[in-house]
Amino acid sequence: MAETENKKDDCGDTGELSSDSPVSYFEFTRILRDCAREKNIFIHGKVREKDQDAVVILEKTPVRQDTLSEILMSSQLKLEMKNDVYSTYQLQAPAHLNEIKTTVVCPATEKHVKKDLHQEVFLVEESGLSIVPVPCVSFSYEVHNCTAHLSFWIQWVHNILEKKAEVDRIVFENPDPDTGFVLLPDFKWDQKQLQDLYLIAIVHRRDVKSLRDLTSEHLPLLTNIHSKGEDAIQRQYGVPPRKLCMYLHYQPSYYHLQFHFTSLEYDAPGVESAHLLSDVIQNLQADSSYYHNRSLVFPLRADDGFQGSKRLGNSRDLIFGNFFYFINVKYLYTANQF
Ligand code: M7G
Repeated sequence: MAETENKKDDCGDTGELSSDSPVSYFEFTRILRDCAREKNIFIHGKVREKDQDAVVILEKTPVRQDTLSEILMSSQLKLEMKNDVYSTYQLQAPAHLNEIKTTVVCPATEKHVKKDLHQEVFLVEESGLSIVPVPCVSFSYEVHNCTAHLSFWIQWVHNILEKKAEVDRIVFENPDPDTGFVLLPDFKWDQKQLQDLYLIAIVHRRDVKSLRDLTSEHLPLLTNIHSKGEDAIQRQYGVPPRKLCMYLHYQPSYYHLQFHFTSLEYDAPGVESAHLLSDVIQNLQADSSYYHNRSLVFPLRADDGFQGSKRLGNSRDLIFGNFFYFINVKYLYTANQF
């Protein structure tokens, strides 16, 4: 099967007005999280008509260079203060230049709500899988990963691979069942400007869940994603490889192997879980079992299994839900100890 590429004239999609607006029937319950720096807010509520839980994410997007002259010429300015050479204003831009990116998850399960809820974060060092398991559970176990690879949670991934959703957003596809992948914009990116460019490459293989599964057997897959992914982004958006970050998360939210392609200029969330694709390739070239054997540090949210304790000490053995194996968690620190 041949590779496919969706050519677009620019990086923007023209959106149609949505006739079905879940937010107009949205009953506010609580704020899950908000961040002044990222200019977003995560809200939990109910869609009244359907009596379903929903999460709505509102986010102010960056100011686009191509709209600057229109903003400056056709907006109204309200003076706030003036002092010497300094003055601040409230600029009231025309409505079409003042959009708020809105993501709706509906119906939202408890797991969706928890994913977006602000929680205390712990850094966990997970030892390699070669350590012989000791069956012992010494404290509350409720790890999100038990369900992280179940089909309802990654249905959206299967929809993309099976062309049931986001078909017109696919930027590039290599259909090879072993080394192929689908490249498309991450739903965090509104595609209006390149400063926050964010795409994901989802592999066709369904047997590789995360970084932990990778061995040298997967090198052709990884090198294919590396070279074809960066080529496609250069062709489509004109962003050269030296301006791109390519990485995967460990642990990921969704246990189906996927890679993140972000603009180097973008302060993408999740850096503390990121493993650069080029490092992963080199590590596997040097040692096929690298990611089976080595310890991996990642942030874990309090609700994902470690409620309560601030520091749990050394060498606890846990059942960890990733693939229902035992692992040895060596150290736990609260994030603010660093
Ligand atoms: P991850 O490393 O599994 O999780 O990456 P995390 O980054 O959320 O911790 C999954 C990526 O897929 C994230 O960057 C999400 O923003 C993105 N994503 C999630 N969903 C549900 C969708 C979707 O429906 N469509 C697209 N295009 N991207 C999604």
